[in-house]
Amino acid sequence: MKMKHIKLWLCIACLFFSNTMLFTSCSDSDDEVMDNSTTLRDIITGMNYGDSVLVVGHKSPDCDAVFSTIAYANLLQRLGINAKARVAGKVICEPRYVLQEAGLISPAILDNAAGLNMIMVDHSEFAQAVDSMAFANILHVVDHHGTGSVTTAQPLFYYALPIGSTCTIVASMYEKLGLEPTATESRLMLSGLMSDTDSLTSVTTTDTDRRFFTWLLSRSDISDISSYYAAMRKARSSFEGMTDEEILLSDFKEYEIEGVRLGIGSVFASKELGLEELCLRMRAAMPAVREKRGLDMVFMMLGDRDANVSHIPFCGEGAKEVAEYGFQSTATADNCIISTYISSRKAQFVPAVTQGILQLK
Ligand SMILES: [Mn+2]
Repeated sequence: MKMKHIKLWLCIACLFFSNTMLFTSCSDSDDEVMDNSTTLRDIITGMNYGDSVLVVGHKSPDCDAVFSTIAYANLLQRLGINAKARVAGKVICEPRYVLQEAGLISPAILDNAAGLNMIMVDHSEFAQAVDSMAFANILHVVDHHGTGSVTTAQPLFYYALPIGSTCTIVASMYEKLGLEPTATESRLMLSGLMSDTDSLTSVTTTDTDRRFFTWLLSRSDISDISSYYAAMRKARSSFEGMTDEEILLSDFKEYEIEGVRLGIGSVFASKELGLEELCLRMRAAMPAVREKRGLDMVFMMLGDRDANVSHIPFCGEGAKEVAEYGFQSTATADNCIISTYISSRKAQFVPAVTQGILQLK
């Protein structure tokens, strides 16, 4: 396992350093500078995609997953590859709002990937992927998370960067390849970038995200970005007509850490659904979800950004110890950790829970 990761990162490092070196060593020659963007193009177009390849993000599709999928499929089409966008589940809440505003309909749902040519974006965990992804022919992974459980028999194009959103990565590929995104593509990627970084405020935000925010905004047709983002946030926590279980699963990711199967859901409090009530309702819905999904533990990351508070209810054997150690805090009598606001599942929540699980062993 360790070896796999070392190899992977070496490949990624080589790809980037070879580009950088071409730039620095050959900047006096136009032809060779051009080689820099053609290298990436040649690598991508040089692979065998069969008749077609499907691009898909993770289950519980969020803005970053859906819009990096669409933007990346479009990018590949412009390179002459028959790529089609798919989603790993029904598109609801925030990404549905963004699609509506853009006048688009959702890509089709893919529920089984067995035997298909696939490109995974915004995830690298089989536990978060379309069913039977382990039996697909995975050609690319484009992601901004740590390396997950995905392994492939064939060589693959693995493009991972430690930045705020997969949409930022895809936008940077447009730029690198000299492709100009349309106003709609720019709007979609901008929406994914803002959603994942909470409009450039999350701890995962980098200077690269800030640069591409401006780059995409100037190409999009959004006139008032702050009211647009306010409407996105509102849509994110508008759960009208949804059951508590559907709310719990609206942004839910599964992991396997040290043999422990766990799920982490994230929901924001709103004026309509305050933190206290949200916590009460989610806690009641958690045991059934844990049971149905065959998970050992379930945690929820319930956030009220304006009040700078997060509530972390949990269930499952050992979950209390994991949460208390991970978040260095004592749980309340009704199985909840109260913490200062946590903005990132990836950068803050998962590392804390991982520490807790390691401690448990
Ligand atoms: Mn993402």
